[in-house]
Amino acid sequence: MHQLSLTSFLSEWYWYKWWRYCQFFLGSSNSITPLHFDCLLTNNIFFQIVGRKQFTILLPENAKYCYRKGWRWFLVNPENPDFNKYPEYKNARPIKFIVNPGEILYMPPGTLHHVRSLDMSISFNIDWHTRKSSLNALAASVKGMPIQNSYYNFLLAMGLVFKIPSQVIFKFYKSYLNYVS
Ligand SMILES: O=C(O)CCC(=O)C(=O)O
Ligand SMILES: [Fe+2]
Repeated sequence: MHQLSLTSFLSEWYWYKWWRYCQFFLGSSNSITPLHFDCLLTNNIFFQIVGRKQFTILLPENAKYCYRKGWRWFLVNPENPDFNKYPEYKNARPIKFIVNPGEILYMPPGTLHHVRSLDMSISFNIDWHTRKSSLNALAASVKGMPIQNSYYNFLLAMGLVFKIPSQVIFKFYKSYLNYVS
Protein backbone atom coordinates (compact mmCIF):
# COMPACT_ATOMS: atom_id res chain seq x y z
CA MET A 1 0.00 0.00 0.00
CA HIS A 2 1.24 3.48 -0.84
CA GLN A 3 0.81 6.23 1.63
CA LEU A 4 1.22 9.83 0.54
CA SER A 5 3.07 11.77 3.18
CA LEU A 6 2.25 15.45 3.37
CA THR A 7 5.68 16.12 4.78
CA SER A 8 7.35 14.67 1.67
CA PHE A 9 6.60 17.80 -0.35
CA LEU A 10 5.27 20.49 2.01
CA SER A 11 8.28 22.67 2.94
CA GLU A 12 9.63 21.59 6.33
CA TRP A 13 8.99 25.05 7.75
CA TYR A 14 5.23 24.29 7.70
CA TRP A 15 5.37 20.91 9.44
CA TYR A 16 4.87 22.31 12.94
CA LYS A 17 1.05 22.41 13.30
CA TRP A 18 0.64 22.30 9.51
CA TRP A 19 -3.18 22.24 9.81
CA ARG A 20 -3.13 25.87 10.93
CA TYR A 21 -2.40 26.80 7.32
CA CYS A 22 -5.51 25.08 5.94
CA GLN A 23 -8.51 26.77 4.41
CA PHE A 24 -11.80 24.92 4.65
CA PHE A 25 -14.49 24.88 1.93
CA LEU A 26 -18.05 23.77 2.65
CA GLY A 27 -20.70 24.34 -0.03
CA SER A 28 -23.91 23.16 -1.66
CA SER A 29 -23.92 21.62 -5.11
CA ASN A 30 -23.43 24.09 -7.96
CA SER A 31 -21.50 26.56 -5.80
CA ILE A 32 -19.03 28.38 -8.02
CA THR A 33 -15.69 30.02 -7.38
CA PRO A 34 -14.97 32.29 -10.39
CA LEU A 35 -11.71 32.24 -12.31
CA HIS A 36 -8.73 33.43 -10.25
CA PHE A 37 -5.25 32.54 -9.09
CA ASP A 38 -4.25 32.27 -5.44
CA CYS A 39 -3.33 35.73 -4.30
CA LEU A 40 0.12 35.13 -2.73
CA LEU A 41 1.30 33.10 -5.74
CA THR A 42 1.65 30.08 -3.50
CA ASN A 43 1.58 26.40 -4.36
CA ASN A 44 -1.79 24.87 -3.57
CA ILE A 45 -2.47 21.35 -2.40
CA PHE A 46 -6.20 20.71 -2.45
CA PHE A 47 -7.91 17.82 -0.65
CA GLN A 48 -11.40 16.75 -1.72
CA ILE A 49 -13.21 15.01 1.15
CA VAL A 50 -16.95 14.83 0.33
CA GLY A 51 -18.64 15.34 -3.07
CA ARG A 52 -17.09 16.07 -6.46
CA LYS A 53 -15.72 19.33 -7.81
CA GLN A 54 -15.22 20.28 -11.43
CA PHE A 55 -12.08 22.31 -12.00
CA THR A 56 -11.23 24.31 -15.10
CA ILE A 57 -7.60 25.38 -14.85
CA LEU A 58 -5.27 27.39 -17.08
CA LEU A 59 -1.51 27.72 -16.90
CA PRO A 60 -0.17 31.17 -15.89
CA GLU A 61 0.88 32.02 -19.46
CA ASN A 62 -2.84 31.93 -20.42
CA ALA A 63 -3.67 34.81 -18.05
CA LYS A 64 -3.23 37.34 -20.85
CA TYR A 65 -6.22 35.81 -22.68
CA CYS A 66 -8.57 35.78 -19.69
CA TYR A 67 -9.36 39.49 -19.10
CA ARG A 68 -7.92 40.20 -15.72
CA LYS A 69 -9.76 42.40 -13.24
CA GLY A 70 -7.63 43.69 -10.36
CA TRP A 71 -4.89 41.49 -8.99
CA ARG A 72 -6.27 37.98 -8.99
CA TRP A 73 -9.73 37.74 -10.66
CA PHE A 74 -10.59 37.19 -14.35
CA LEU A 75 -13.75 38.15 -16.22
CA VAL A 76 -14.04 35.14 -18.53
CA ASN A 77 -16.34 32.32 -17.49
CA PRO A 78 -14.38 29.30 -18.77
CA GLU A 79 -17.48 27.09 -18.57
CA ASN A 80 -19.35 29.23 -21.09
CA PRO A 81 -16.97 31.80 -22.57
CA ASP A 82 -18.50 34.83 -24.31
CA PHE A 83 -16.20 35.11 -27.33
CA ASN A 84 -17.87 38.33 -28.49
CA LYS A 85 -16.91 40.06 -25.27
CA TYR A 86 -13.66 38.18 -24.72
CA PRO A 87 -12.29 37.24 -28.18
CA GLU A 88 -8.71 36.71 -26.95
CA TYR A 89 -9.91 33.75 -24.88
CA LYS A 90 -9.90 31.73 -28.14
CA ASN A 91 -6.12 31.52 -27.65
CA ALA A 92 -6.38 30.05 -24.15
CA ARG A 93 -5.89 26.35 -23.41
CA PRO A 94 -8.20 25.45 -20.51
CA ILE A 95 -7.96 22.01 -18.87
CA LYS A 96 -11.16 20.61 -17.38
CA PHE A 97 -11.42 17.69 -14.92
CA ILE A 98 -13.32 16.41 -11.93
CA VAL A 99 -11.74 15.94 -8.50
CA ASN A 100 -13.44 13.08 -6.65
CA PRO A 101 -13.72 12.45 -2.90
CA GLY A 102 -10.41 11.11 -1.60
CA GLU A 103 -8.40 12.77 -4.37
CA ILE A 104 -5.72 15.42 -4.01
CA LEU A 105 -4.94 18.15 -6.54
CA TYR A 106 -1.67 20.07 -6.72
CA MET A 107 -1.61 23.46 -8.47
CA PRO A 108 1.66 25.36 -9.04
CA PRO A 109 1.87 29.11 -8.27
CA GLY A 110 -0.17 31.32 -10.58
CA THR A 111 -2.44 28.54 -11.91
CA LEU A 112 -5.81 30.03 -12.89
CA HIS A 113 -8.75 28.00 -11.60
CA HIS A 114 -12.55 28.05 -11.80
CA VAL A 115 -14.33 25.59 -9.50
CA ARG A 116 -17.88 24.22 -9.53
CA SER A 117 -19.22 21.85 -6.88
CA LEU A 118 -21.11 19.01 -8.53
CA ASP A 119 -22.44 17.78 -5.16
CA MET A 120 -22.63 19.04 -1.61
CA SER A 121 -18.94 19.38 -0.97
CA ILE A 122 -16.32 19.50 1.74
CA SER A 123 -12.70 20.28 0.87
CA PHE A 124 -9.66 21.94 2.30
CA ASN A 125 -6.40 23.22 0.94
CA ILE A 126 -3.02 24.51 2.00
CA ASP A 127 -1.50 27.49 0.22
CA TRP A 128 2.25 27.12 0.76
CA HIS A 129 5.52 28.50 -0.45
CA THR A 130 8.92 27.03 -1.09
CA ARG A 131 11.94 29.26 -0.63
CA LYS A 132 11.97 29.86 -4.38
CA SER A 133 8.23 30.56 -4.78
CA SER A 134 8.30 33.00 -1.83
CA LEU A 135 11.05 34.99 -3.56
CA ASN A 136 9.25 34.88 -6.92
CA ALA A 137 6.11 36.10 -5.16
CA LEU A 138 8.00 38.98 -3.52
CA ALA A 139 9.29 39.95 -6.96
CA ALA A 140 5.63 40.26 -8.07
CA SER A 141 5.26 43.19 -5.65
CA VAL A 142 6.27 45.37 -8.59
CA LYS A 143 3.71 43.70 -10.89
CA GLY A 144 0.55 44.92 -9.19
CA MET A 145 0.36 42.62 -6.19
CA PRO A 146 -1.46 44.47 -3.34
CA ILE A 147 0.86 45.67 -0.58
CA GLN A 148 -0.87 43.57 2.07
CA ASN A 149 -0.18 40.43 0.01
CA SER A 150 3.47 41.42 -0.19
CA TYR A 151 3.49 41.74 3.59
CA TYR A 152 2.33 38.12 3.97
CA ASN A 153 4.85 36.97 1.37
CA PHE A 154 7.55 38.86 3.26
CA LEU A 155 6.64 36.99 6.46
CA LEU A 156 6.78 33.63 4.67
CA ALA A 157 10.11 34.51 3.03
CA MET A 158 11.47 35.42 6.49
CA GLY A 159 10.55 31.93 7.59
CA LEU A 160 11.60 29.99 4.51
CA VAL A 161 14.76 31.91 3.56
CA PHE A 162 16.01 33.12 6.94
CA LYS A 163 14.65 30.15 8.89
CA ILE A 164 12.68 32.15 11.43
CA PRO A 165 10.51 29.47 13.06
CA SER A 166 6.84 29.25 12.13
CA GLN A 167 5.96 29.56 15.83
CA VAL A 168 7.20 33.16 15.58
CA ILE A 169 5.86 34.02 12.11
CA PHE A 170 2.41 32.48 12.48
CA LYS A 171 1.17 35.16 14.90
CA PHE A 172 1.61 37.74 12.15
CA TYR A 173 0.57 35.49 9.26
CA LYS A 174 -2.64 34.23 10.87
CA SER A 175 -4.82 37.11 9.64
CA TYR A 176 -4.06 36.06 6.05
CA LEU A 177 -6.38 33.10 6.49
CA ASN A 178 -9.31 35.51 6.83
CA TYR A 179 -7.98 37.93 4.25
CA VAL A 180 -7.23 35.97 1.06
CA SER A 181 -7.46 38.69 -1.58
O1 LIG B 1 -13.11 24.87 -4.06
C1 LIG B 1 -13.34 26.03 -4.37
O2 LIG B 1 -14.49 26.44 -4.61
C2 LIG B 1 -12.22 27.01 -4.50
C3 LIG B 1 -10.89 26.41 -4.25
C4 LIG B 1 -9.79 27.38 -4.47
O3 LIG B 1 -9.93 28.40 -5.08
C5 LIG B 1 -8.48 27.07 -3.93
O4 LIG B 1 -8.25 25.99 -3.37
O5 LIG B 1 -7.61 27.94 -4.05
FE1 LIG C 1 -8.00 29.44 -5.35
